[in-house]
Amino acid sequence: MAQKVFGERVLRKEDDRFLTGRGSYVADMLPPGTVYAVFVRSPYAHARIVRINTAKAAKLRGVLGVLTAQDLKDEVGSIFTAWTIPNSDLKTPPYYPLARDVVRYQGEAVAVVVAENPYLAEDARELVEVEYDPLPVVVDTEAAVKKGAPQVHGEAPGNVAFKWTLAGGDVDAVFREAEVVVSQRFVNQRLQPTALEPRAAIAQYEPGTKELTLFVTSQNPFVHRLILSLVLKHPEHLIRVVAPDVGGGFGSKIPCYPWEAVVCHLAMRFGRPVKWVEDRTENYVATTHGRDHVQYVDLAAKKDGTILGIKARVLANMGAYLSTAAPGIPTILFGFMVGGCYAIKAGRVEVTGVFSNTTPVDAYRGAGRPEALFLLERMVDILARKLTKDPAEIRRKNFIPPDKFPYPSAMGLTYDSGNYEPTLKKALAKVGYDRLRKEQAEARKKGKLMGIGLSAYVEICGLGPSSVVTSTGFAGGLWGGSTVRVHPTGKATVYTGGHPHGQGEETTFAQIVAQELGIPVADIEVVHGDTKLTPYGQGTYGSRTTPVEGGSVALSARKVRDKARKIAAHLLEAREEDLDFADGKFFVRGSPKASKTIQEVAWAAYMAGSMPKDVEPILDATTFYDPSNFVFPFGCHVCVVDVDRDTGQVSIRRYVAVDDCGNQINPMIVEGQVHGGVLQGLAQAMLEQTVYDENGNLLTNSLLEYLVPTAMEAPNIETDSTVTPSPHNPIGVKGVGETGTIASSQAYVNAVCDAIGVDHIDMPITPEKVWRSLHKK
Ligand code: MCN
Repeated sequence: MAQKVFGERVLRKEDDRFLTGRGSYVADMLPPGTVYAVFVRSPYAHARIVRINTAKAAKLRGVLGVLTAQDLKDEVGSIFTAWTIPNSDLKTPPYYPLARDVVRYQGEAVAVVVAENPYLAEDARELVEVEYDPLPVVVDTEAAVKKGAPQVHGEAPGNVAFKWTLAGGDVDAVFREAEVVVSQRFVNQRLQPTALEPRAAIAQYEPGTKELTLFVTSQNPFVHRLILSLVLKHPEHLIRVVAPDVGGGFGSKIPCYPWEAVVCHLAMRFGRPVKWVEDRTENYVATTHGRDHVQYVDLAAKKDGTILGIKARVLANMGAYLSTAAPGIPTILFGFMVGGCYAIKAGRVEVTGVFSNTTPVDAYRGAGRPEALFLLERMVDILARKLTKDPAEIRRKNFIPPDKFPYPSAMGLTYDSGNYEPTLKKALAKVGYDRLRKEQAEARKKGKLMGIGLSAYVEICGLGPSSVVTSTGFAGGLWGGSTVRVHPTGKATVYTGGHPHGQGEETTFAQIVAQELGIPVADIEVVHGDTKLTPYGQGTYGSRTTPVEGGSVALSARKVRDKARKIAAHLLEAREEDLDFADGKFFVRGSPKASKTIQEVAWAAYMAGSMPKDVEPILDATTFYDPSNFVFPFGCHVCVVDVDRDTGQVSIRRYVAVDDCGNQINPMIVEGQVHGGVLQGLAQAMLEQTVYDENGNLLTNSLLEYLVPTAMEAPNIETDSTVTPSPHNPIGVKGVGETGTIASSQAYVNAVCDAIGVDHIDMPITPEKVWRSLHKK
C-alpha cells in the first residue's frame, strides 16, 4: 500500500470542535421541561441517621419532591461491585443509592431534592433537616485493621473487605538463597481524580415507549446500561445511555454511581427530564478516589546485584463501599506486575482490602500498576544504594533478555513481546547519563545536591482476553466491537464500542480505516458513546481501546476490503486473486488501467444491480474481537532534579521518557498521552494527596487545598521511543494511555532520594519533607 496514513502525525479531528467551544457536554444540555436534582450529603463520616424531616423543603413552591431511602426502597436497588475476586472471602455490603440507617463516609447521600430550577433546589436542600447520631470514625488504613477499631460494616469483621494472595515460584527458597535482602515500607497515598468536567447526568423517560434515556459522563455507556437495568429493574433494551463528549475521566467515570441510578428513577417518577451536575466539592467527596496503599516490601538479591525475588504485604484502603471495579485494582492489576521487567525467580503478594470511613476508591489512571511499579523501582534503587552500585547497571543486569519472549513471568503472566535494554540505552544517551554522574560527583564536593532517578517499567493493558478476565471474577467479557460502513458515495463511518474522552481515537481509528481502505481520513467519521448507535462495547479504560477496539476496527476494515475485492473482481471481470489493492484502488495485476476505486465499488454495492453471486448488497462489516493475550508496553524514564539545601525545594532539570507501545498509529497523539501521563504521575510525587482529619472530614475538598499541577510545575518532557510490535494484535499496537503515569512517580522520587542520599521519602515530596530529611542526618 503506497500511501501511508497509519504512523503519521495527523492533526486530531476532534480538536476542531473542542478548540472552538463546540463540544457537546451533559452540563450544557437542556431538554425542554428539565428539572434539577441536588443531593443532601452527610457532613459526618460515620453516623446513625436518627430522622430526616423533609416537610419544610417539600413545601417550598417549585419543589417537586424530596426523597429519602424510604421512598426508594423498592424502586432502586443497591449498587454492586462488578469485580468479585475469587478465593478472597470478598465482603460486599450493600451500597444503597441513598443511605438507609447509617452513613459511612462524609458526602454519602441521604436525600435528594427535585425542583424546577437549580437555585430552588439548593434552597430546598438547606431546609432538609437531618438528625445524626455520630459514631466513631476510622480513616487511616493501618488503624482500621487494628483490634478495637471502629467497625464500618457489621458484615466485614475487622474492616477486612477481602484477603488475596498471589505467589509464583519458590519465594521462601529465593529468600533463603539471598545474599542481601532490602526492606522498606511505602505509603502510596490516596489521590482525587480531577477531570476538567465533573460528573453530570440527565435522565429522560418516554412513557409512550417506556424508553429511559440517560445522558451521562461515562467511560463505558454499555456498562452503565447493564448495571442500571439491574438496579432499576428496567429492561435493558428500553434503556439508552449516551455519553457525549466527556471532559476527561482518568478512571473515575468507569463506575456506575448510585446517584446516576437515582436520577433515572426521578425521571420516571416525575415524568420530567431530571438533571444533576456536580460542583468540584461534590466531585471530591462523591466521585471515587484512587490508590491508597500501605506496602511492606522485601527484595532478595545477590551481592552482584542479581534480583531473585520480591515479597509485598499490602493494605489497600477501599473506602466505605466497594465501587464497580474496585476489588480488581489492588489485586489483579497490581499483584501480577510486581516483578516488572526483571527476570525474577519468585514473588509473593498478600493484599488485604480494608474498609474505612472514606470515599470509595476505584480506578485512577494506571489503576494498580503505578502502585506495583513504584514499589519495585524504589526497591531497585534502595538495593543499588545498599550495594553501592549504579542503578542503571542493576536494571540492565536484570532485564528479561529479548530472546526470552513471549516470556512467562514468575507471577503467572505471559509478556507478549519486549526488548527492554534499548529503551534504557536511549534514555541514558538522551539525558547524557555519564556526564551527569560526573557533574553530580563534582557538585557534591561543593555541597550542591543534584539527583538522577531512573524508572524502567512494563505494564499490562489492552484488557483483555475475556476468558482470563472473567476467570478473575470480572463481570464482563473484554472484547472489542466495531462496525465499519462505507456509504454509497465512498465516505465511511466507524462505529466503535470504545468511548474516547480525550484520548483521540476519533482520529486514530479513522487512520486505521484510511490505511486499510485508502479512504481519506477527512472522509471517515468515528461514532461512539451511544448504546443505540454502536455495537455493544466495553468502553475506554485500562489502555484497551487501541489494542482491542482498534484491533476490531482493523479487522472490520479488512472484511470490508475483502468484500470490496469480490465486487471489484466482478465489475472488472477478473479473478479476485488477480487484483492488487493500493491507495484505495483495485488493479488487475499487469494491466493497471483496469481498476475500480473503493468509492466506485461502494456505489456498485449499494446500487446492487450487478453483484457477484452470494454477495449481499452494501459495504460494511462488524467484528467482535477477543484478543488472545494482553499487551505489555514498556520503557525507561529518567528524571534529573536539583535540590535547594536551605529550602528543600526540588526543581526538575530534565525529564526524558522513552516508551515502546509497539506500532504507533499517530506519534503526535502518543506523545500527548505520554506528556499527560507523566505529569499525572509527577503530580502524585510532588503535590497531590487526599487529606482527611481524624473525624473523616475531607480537608482537600476544593482546588484550593488539593494541589493539581499547573503549567508552572510541568517540566519540559522530552520523548523518544522504540518499536516492538505486539505479535498477537492485528495492528501490532500496545496501549499508551497510562504508561506515563505508571513510570513517572518513581523516577522523581528516585531522583530526589539520589540527590539527598536517603533510602526513601513518601510522596508527595514536599519541600518540608526534603528539608527535614536533610536536617535529620
Ligand atoms: N495510540 C496510538 N498508537 C499506539 C497506542 C495508542 O496512536 N500504539 C493512540 C490511540 O489510538 C489513542 C491514544 O493513543 O488516540 C490512547 O490510546 P490507548 O493507549 O489505547 O488508551 P485508551 O484510549 O484506552 O485510553 C485510556 C487511558 C486511560 S486508562 C486513562 S485513565 C486516561 C488515558 O487513557 N485517561 C485520559 N488518557 C487520557 N487522556 C485524556 N485526555 N483524558 C483522560 O481522561
